[in-house]
Amino acid sequence: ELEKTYLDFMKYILDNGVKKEDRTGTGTISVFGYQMRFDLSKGFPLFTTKRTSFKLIASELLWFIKGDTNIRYLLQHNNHIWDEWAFKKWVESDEYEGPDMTDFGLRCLEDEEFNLLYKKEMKDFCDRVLTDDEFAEKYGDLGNVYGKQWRRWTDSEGNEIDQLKDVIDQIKTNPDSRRLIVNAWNPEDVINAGAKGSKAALPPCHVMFQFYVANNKLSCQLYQRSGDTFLGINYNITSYALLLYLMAKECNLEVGEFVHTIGDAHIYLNHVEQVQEQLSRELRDLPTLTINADKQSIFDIELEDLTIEGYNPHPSIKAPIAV
Ligand code: DHF
Ligand code: TMP
Repeated sequence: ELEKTYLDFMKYILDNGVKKEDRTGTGTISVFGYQMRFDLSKGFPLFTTKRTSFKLIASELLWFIKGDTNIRYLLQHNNHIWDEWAFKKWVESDEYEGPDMTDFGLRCLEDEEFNLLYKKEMKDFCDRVLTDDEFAEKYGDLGNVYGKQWRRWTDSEGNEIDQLKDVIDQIKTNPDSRRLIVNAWNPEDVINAGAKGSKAALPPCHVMFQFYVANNKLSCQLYQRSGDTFLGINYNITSYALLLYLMAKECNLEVGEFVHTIGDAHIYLNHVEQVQEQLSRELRDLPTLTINADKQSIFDIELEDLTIEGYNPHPSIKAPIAV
């Protein structure tokens, strides 16, 4: 039933969306404004109609929670979901002297020869981020993205604000508060984001989330400004469901609902066939998530503390990501 909510959403976009050009030059079918509710007492939303790696989602979330913004940690966990955005910064820098990588995202779809060249440059880049400290510090870092804003937001006097820790303290001491918010959208950092010399590689897509406590249950609502429905939103749902489990444990509460609210929800034109394939598949039972009972604090959780059981999905469905 949780998964059907997501599949209905994709179907809704196909049926009601309008054609809309976008920053990446790919083209989309898009709707504006949609809300999904996931009652987490009914299961853990790691979807079964397409195999999805829990490890990638969990290591990305733990990376945010650590306050880390450097892809080195992700690479150490064999997680390559952020490579393109660090790579972009590198190939646009003055220090890069390799073959021209302008518009690599679109070009590697059209030109097999270029694709091979790109793959090699990307592999060299990842190896260098893993092994060369100085290089990693400069080019592995995505700038002021989620980890920074959640844990080390810098105020006008240069002091750091730990929004995640503060919201946990508030949930524990003042659960009726209507101000239980973590905000990743920092207007100063968002100006020119992604452009050369900018402070963030990509402006946050999952912009702001709010907690709510009632009947001893913790709920969370996310506002996502922009969502890649086939590749991104499913990750975002699983990620925030995991965050909610970890927060509930930390605060000694039961898990309630995850509410997902989105602005521009789109299906890229080169994902339509894949979406139709996914919609044709039959739902299977959702898996269960277990968290190491010895660890109470969200800040102590490591990948090994999280176990998914009973996950028996349909095969993965590949699709190109728009950069
Ligand atoms: N840009 C776009 N256009 N869409 C996104 O979803 C997106 N997500 C970002 C950064 N920029 C983005 C961060 N999250 C993948 C999933 C989530 C994600 C980044 C990438 C992804 O490529 N998933 C594939 C392959 C994963 C793998 O095995 O490496 C998938 O099939 O799930
Ligand atoms: P935009 O900044 O032009 O909106 O492009 C960002 C793209 O990445 C857009 O397709 C949404 C997608 N995205 C997600 O769906 N989820 C995410 O978590 C991230 C980081 C990006």
